Amino acid sequence: MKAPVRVAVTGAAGQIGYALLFRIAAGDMLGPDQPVILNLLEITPALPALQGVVMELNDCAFPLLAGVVATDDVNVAFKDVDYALLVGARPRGPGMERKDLLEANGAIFAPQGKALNDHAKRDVRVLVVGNPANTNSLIAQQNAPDLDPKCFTAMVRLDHNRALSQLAEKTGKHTTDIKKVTIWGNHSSTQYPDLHHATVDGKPALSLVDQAWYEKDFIPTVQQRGAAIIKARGASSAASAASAAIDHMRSWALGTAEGDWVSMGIPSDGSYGIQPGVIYGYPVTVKGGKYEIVQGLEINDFSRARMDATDKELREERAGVEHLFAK
Ligand code: NAX
Repeated sequence: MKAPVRVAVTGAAGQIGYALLFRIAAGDMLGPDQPVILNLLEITPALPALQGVVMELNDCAFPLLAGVVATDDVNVAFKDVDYALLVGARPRGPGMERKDLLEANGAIFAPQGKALNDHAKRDVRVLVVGNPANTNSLIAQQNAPDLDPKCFTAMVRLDHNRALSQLAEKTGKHTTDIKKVTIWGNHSSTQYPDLHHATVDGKPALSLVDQAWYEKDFIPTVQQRGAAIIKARGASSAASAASAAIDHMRSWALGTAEGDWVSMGIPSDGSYGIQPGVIYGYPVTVKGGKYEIVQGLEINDFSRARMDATDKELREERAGVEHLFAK
């Protein structure tokens, strides 16, 4: 058995937290031979509820759970962490402008970035789930000058999984028959789910579906799936979001399958004409714990326009939070 690793989860008493913690403790994220210590962060009023979650975690008697820390102090929560899943965020309230939302989240993610900078392991892997995820990740990154910028990522894996599921349903195949789907850009309705390089059972996906379905049905369905879940369930995606967070971290820690890739929101580096400065969804492969952008994909005009539109939105979000960056 390996030595335990420390995994921080913020917003741990929330609905995604409730779907996430038990799967991490069961070994779904880091494997059946990796014990974990959970460092759980909540705001002070949610500590009693968090205590209930801790009681349940203990009552599961998970063989891999080596300890639980529950706190409302960000400096305690991020002490020596190897992984950090930043789930807690400020939701958009009635009448709240985007500017107010970015500001409220800045007040959460700037101090969290600083605390990671000061207390986390130097190779910490950070995944931001709390929305607006890409820009929250950027705020945290820009407040952690001593950490490698590549430690900070954002979740577009739920969108990736939604794309797999839509395409599987349309083609009558299983999601495991599908390879090389990409979510480019922002985890928002401007995201671009790209099937130009995807295959189903080895055949080009776009040879199996018509362009009208791809453009008018598939893309908007994936982009709007979050809203459709809220309408149906009366609450936002939780179990599927938790499952995608597990997938994202597992791919990052344990690697991607040969002949396939996954989508991760990562710091842009100029690849595919997306200039540095934002956290952008890219196709990536992972080996030895390091992710790399898949290079050399052909980008046609259809894709270019959509990739640029979602980039533009991310740069507008960035402009709204730059004053929160550490000098
Ligand atoms: P909940 O409101 O159920 O839970 C959020 C929890 O975070 C609450 O318990 C709250 O007390 C806590 N919290 C708030 N501020 C905090 C802080 N500063 N430190 C620690 N904890 C804090 O929301 P839930 O449904 O769990 O969703 C969490 C976030 O995920 C939301 O921002 C949501 O928009 C986002 N999502 C992101 C997705 C993605 O694909 N990137 C998809 C699902 C989800 O909508």
